[in-house]
Amino acid sequence: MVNQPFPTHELAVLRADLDRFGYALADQWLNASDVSRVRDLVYRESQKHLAPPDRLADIEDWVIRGGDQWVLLMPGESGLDELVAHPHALDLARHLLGQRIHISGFSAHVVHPGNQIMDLHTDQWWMPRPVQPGEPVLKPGDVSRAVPCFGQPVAAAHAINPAVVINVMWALSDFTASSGCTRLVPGSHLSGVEPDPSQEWETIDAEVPAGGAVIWDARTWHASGANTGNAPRMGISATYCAHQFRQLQNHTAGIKPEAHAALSDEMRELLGFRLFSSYGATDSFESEFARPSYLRD
Ligand SMILES: O=C(O)CCC(=O)C(=O)O
Repeated sequence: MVNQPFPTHELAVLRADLDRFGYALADQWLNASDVSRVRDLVYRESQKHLAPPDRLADIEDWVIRGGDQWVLLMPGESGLDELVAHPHALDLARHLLGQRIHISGFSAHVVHPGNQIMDLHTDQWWMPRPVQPGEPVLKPGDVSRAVPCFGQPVAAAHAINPAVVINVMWALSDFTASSGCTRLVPGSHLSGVEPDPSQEWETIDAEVPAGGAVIWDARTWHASGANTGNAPRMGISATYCAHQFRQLQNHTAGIKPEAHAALSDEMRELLGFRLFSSYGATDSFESEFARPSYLRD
C-alpha cells in the first residue's frame, strides 16, 4: 500500500489523500501558457522589493526572511482570481472545512537560491487547545507562538481540533527537492501538536511540476525546503479558513472601492464580506453582506 501521495488530477484521489496523509499533490491545474503568464506577473512584483542577492539569506523581515520572499496579493485586484477561486481549490477547501469559507491569505512565495531552511510548523498553531474537564487551560487570549505545544507526529489518543484552514500552494516553477519544494510529515495532521524546531524530523518532498499544486491541511507539519539550485522557486499560496476565523490578510479593509464594486457575490463571500449569524456586521445585523464605510447610509 502506498504511504505517501503522488501527483494526480483526480479530485476523488486528492480528497482521499488530504484525509489520509494531511496533504495531496495536484499535477496539472494550470497549462503552460497560464503558468508563464502568472509567473511573469509574480516575478515583476517580487523584483520591486528585492534586496541584493548576496544578502538575501541574512534578511529577517516579513517581506524577505532568510531568502523566503512573500508578495501579498489582493483577491479581486491581482488579476489572479482564476487561481484563488479555482473550482478544484474551492472543492478541496470545502471538502476539508465545510461550505462556508473565506480566503485567508493570498500571496506569492518565492524561495530564493541559498535560502535559510524554514522550520517545520503548522498553520493553525493559534487554535485553542482541547482539554479534559479539570485539566489546566491555556486561555485562548494567551495563545502565542511563545507557548508551543510540542509532541510526536503520530495520531493522538485524545480529542484534537478539526482543520480550520487549508493551504493550496500553486507551483509556478517545478517544485523539486533541490529547488526548495514544500516538505511535509504525512499523518502529522492527526497529532494535535506542533513540531519542536530543535529536533530533526523526517519529511517527504512534495515534488510537483509547474502548473501543479501542493494542498495541505493546516494541521500538517510542513515548511519550504532549501533551494540549492540557481533559480528562484516560485509559488502562490492561497489559504482558506472556515468563516468564523480571523483571516490572515484583511481583504475587507484593503480592497479598493472600484474592485469591491466589481466583485461577484461568491467573491464577496470568499473575501469575508458575508455576515455569519450577525458577525462581521458594519451598519446592520440584518444585511447579507457588510458594507464598506463609503457605501453606508
Ligand atoms: O512555500 C512552501 O513550500 C511552504 C510555505 C509555508 O510553510 C506556509 O505557507 O506556511
